[in-house]
Amino acid sequence: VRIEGALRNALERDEFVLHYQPQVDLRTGQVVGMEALIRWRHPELGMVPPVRFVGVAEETGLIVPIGAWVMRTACAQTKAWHEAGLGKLRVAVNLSARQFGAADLLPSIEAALEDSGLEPACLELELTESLFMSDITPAVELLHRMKVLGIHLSIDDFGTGYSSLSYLSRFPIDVLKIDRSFVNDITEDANDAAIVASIIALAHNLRLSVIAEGVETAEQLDYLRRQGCDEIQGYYFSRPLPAADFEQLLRQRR
Ligand code: G
Ligand code: G
Ligand code: MN
Ligand code: NA
Repeated sequence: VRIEGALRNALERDEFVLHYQPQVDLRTGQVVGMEALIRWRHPELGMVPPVRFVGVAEETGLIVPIGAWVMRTACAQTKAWHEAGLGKLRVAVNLSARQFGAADLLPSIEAALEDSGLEPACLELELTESLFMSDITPAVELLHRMKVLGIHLSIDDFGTGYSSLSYLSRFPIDVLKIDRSFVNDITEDANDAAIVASIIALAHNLRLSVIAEGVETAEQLDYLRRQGCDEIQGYYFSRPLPAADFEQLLRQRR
């Protein structure tokens, strides 16, 4: 209850910030993009982690205006980094299933792109498999309209849901994000290593690109590289960073 009340005021009080975690191309070693991750700085509760408020925001519907803020902020920040000459970065934004129920999802994406001037190809929306097994499974048509805009679609936490794989051929997906629970044990658990190798092969056979999340060690990175994984994201390279620190990381690498 306390969280819910405070959450209602958080947007107008400007208490949210985005952190950005780099995504690195394994062939070039370049930072090619970042995932935007919301953080809530409450004046009394301090930093409230997403696990404590994203669920509440979904249940109350507050995720819709909050999600629109995330989209606008991520697009504007990415465009600013483009203009600062820091590379043609792409930004990935998480979407909750609940946001698909809202009539204004597509208009709010279009507005964020238009207001920021960000090229649509530099915006990626992360969907979870749960979306494809819920009542509000978006019409194939809605995802196709997003594709027509030119944005990219990825499946987050891939492999952790219970859905069938049939959606991979029915929906216009561009990227699979291998869940960190599989990546975590690839150097110790032969089954997880086999699963990760298979997901990479599956993605490539479907002409999708594949990114491994939660990469924490050089050994994991080596394995992923040998299997032909396209990109990595994880603490090995960097934690999610406030915008100023992310920008500094970009500048140091150029
Ligand atoms: O960054 P962190 O590991 O604390 O994120 C925890 C969870 O919160 C992740 O599952 C992530 O997908 C979710 N999350 C982070 N930012 C957003 C956001 O902007 N929108 C939605 N819907 N979920 C988010
Ligand atoms: O569910 P989603 O994939 O959107 O959430 C990403 C979450 O994973 C964020 O909360 C982020 O902080 C976290 N994360 C990112 N890299 C690592 C990592 O290398 N190890 C662990 N344990 N968590 C990570
Ligand atoms: Mn994500
Ligand atoms: Na994930």
